[in-house]
Amino acid sequence: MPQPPLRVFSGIQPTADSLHLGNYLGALRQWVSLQDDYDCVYSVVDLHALTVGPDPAALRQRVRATAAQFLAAGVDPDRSILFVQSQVPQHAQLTWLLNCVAGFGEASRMTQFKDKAAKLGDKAITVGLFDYPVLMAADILLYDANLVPVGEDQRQHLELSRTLAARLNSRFGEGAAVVPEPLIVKATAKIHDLQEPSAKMSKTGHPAGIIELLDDPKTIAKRVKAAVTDSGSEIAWDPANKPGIANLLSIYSALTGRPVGQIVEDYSGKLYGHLKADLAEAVIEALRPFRERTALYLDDPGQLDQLLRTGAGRAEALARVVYQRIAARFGLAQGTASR
Ligand code: ATP
Ligand code: LTN
Repeated sequence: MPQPPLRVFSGIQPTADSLHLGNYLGALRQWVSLQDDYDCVYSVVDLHALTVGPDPAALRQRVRATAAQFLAAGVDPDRSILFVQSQVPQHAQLTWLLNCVAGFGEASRMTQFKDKAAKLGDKAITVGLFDYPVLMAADILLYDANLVPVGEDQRQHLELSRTLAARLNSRFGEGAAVVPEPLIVKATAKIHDLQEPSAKMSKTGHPAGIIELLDDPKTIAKRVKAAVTDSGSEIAWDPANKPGIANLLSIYSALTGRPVGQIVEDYSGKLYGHLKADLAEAVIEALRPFRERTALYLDDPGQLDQLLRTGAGRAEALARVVYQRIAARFGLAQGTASR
């Protein structure tokens, strides 16, 4: 008997007007190719973005901008389900159930929470920020996802999702939840900040350290040329001692498909400046069509909203069944007043 295709789920937060090269190479690019072999569900996770208290008008705009970029990258709404998290109420509902099986200590150990909390200070930390990884687990379990393509920074959150799924199965019996596997592509799992190569490139990082997917060619060239390089002048693959150059080589290799070793050979005897000039050109050319396609989707917000509503309807049809299955295992009464 042929098996049904495995299910993939992933999400990106609408926390900026533009995604960056880390989001693209670490996650979004994999999302697109996975569509050929898997049953994919992709979400603009706006409930997650609420954890940093965004301005409502900015959030509304960024939800559309993020969805437009998914589409521009090649997420195909006919083959995959593309939707906005808050339009499917079961995400919040399942989060509550998982809150009641997740350990307080377990959630307290999440390094991303600890880092963000340290930056925000005691007064600004919300319960939502603390609960962020449980909401992420709900996203994944709600679709019985088998595979979750993300960057390296999400590994610990994924591990928590796996733990919670396994706990449902041991508490309520097998079949309560599917235990998901992370899909982290090693070569692009962590794209580094151009100004601070020890940190990951992040939407909330220093602007000069980021290449945004919607940046114009001039800005891209400026950012690449100003990237921090390392002492010495030899172009070599040495992530421990030359993290700045290693980052540029990783990006170049990921965009051109040429192995790092071959690039290093090509640039033997050349200067950092040569590599930067060619890399800037490669990034500009890779992103030009992407920027144009994003603008087309954003030109027609009515159509984009309609496409997202259709996606939410398809997502909810799946989520309702799984939510009811899990809620029943907890012993909750079935049905709602309206149905
Ligand atoms: P923020 O800075 O707002 O926390 P972010 O830039 O980390 O955001 P997310 O929405 O949290 O972006 O991440 C979306 C996806 O991009 C996730 O799969 C994440 O692992 C991946 N990702 C983010 N930054 C990088 C990076 N520098 N390298 C590789 N993958 C990344
Ligand atoms: N926390 C993730 C975004 C996210 C996610 C998900 C990723 C929310 N829910 C479910 C994969 C699966 C991040 O990248 N910051």
